[in-house]
Amino acid sequence: MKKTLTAILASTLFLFVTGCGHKQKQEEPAVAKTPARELIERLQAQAESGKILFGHQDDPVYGHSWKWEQGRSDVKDLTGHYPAIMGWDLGRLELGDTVNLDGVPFERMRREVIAQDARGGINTFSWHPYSPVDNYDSWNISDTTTVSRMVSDPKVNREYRRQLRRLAHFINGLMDPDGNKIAVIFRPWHENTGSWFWWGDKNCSDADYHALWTQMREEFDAAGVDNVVWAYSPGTSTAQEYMKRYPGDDIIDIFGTDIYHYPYDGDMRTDAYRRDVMQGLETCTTEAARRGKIAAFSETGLEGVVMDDWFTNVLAPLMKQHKIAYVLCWRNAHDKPGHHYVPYEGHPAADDFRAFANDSTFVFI
Ligand code: BMA
Repeated sequence: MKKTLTAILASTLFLFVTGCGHKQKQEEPAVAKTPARELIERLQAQAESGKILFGHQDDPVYGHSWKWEQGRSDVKDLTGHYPAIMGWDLGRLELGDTVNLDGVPFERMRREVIAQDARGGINTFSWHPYSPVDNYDSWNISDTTTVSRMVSDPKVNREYRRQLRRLAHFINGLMDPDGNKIAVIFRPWHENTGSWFWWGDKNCSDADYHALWTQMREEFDAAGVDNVVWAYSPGTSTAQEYMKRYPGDDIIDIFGTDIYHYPYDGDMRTDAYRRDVMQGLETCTTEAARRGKIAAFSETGLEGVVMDDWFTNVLAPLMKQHKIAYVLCWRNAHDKPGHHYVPYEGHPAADDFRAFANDSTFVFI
């Protein structure tokens, strides 16, 4: 499977060199060749290739029954390979903490980002921040003035911008051993069409949500960050809901969506998941194609993987119907036995996951 990724990279490079090299000798390229731009082009080629990068949150730092070991991964234990996409969460970095909200030390995260880059993989960051108004966590929605104060109350805004500079500093400092910046995907203010976060639909106005993004871009640009590919990822929604708070073509590179498979009251609700994913990814791919952007399935999973054939029979067939660059499954918590989204050795869905990883559509490294 490593060969697959190398082959894709080589053909992308070949197309680039043969397809546009000559023209570029005569004209200046229209867009500066930043690390972010290179990753955008790689992800665009990936989505076109029909092969989909497989991702897993916090994969190499802890798993269902272990934590902080080096070199281990529940995915690798089962398949012999790492996910091609590693997901990380920056929550608490804004506070100046040394570990994130799930206990992952940021220094370890930085080393793992470098290791993932060295093996040819890609890193994506989510952010479950603590509010600069009162330090409430992302899920505390009791104060619906949080976002408006963040973007317009001078004192709170100063603190928000300070938080942003901390994030920008961390991301800007991600470098390979040769001193080249490592381009990453950043996906803040996610699932905004739902109302479970303080930046969600019912908890702030469209204008204030928009200002969260524009101020973030201002601070990142001012800090000279040129290694972020920006992802927008509302939850389940129609195209109209999805686009209602779209931050704009000048801000967003990736059209993602976060959709989970939720059984309820004894009903697996697999058809509802299929319908939501078909609709969500149809929105992402259509809106992305219209603007020359990238589509991705930014978060998904069935908690506990309680269907033994979920990966080959539910996820894989859905993925094959869309031109997306990657799919990311959520984390395997080490301290909550039922909270995992990828099987582990001994799990009833382990063989099915191995079969999924052997399907040449999905890229592991
Ligand atoms: C949620 C759960 C939480 C976790 C948070 C941030 O979906 O997994 O346990 O703290 O994401 O990673």
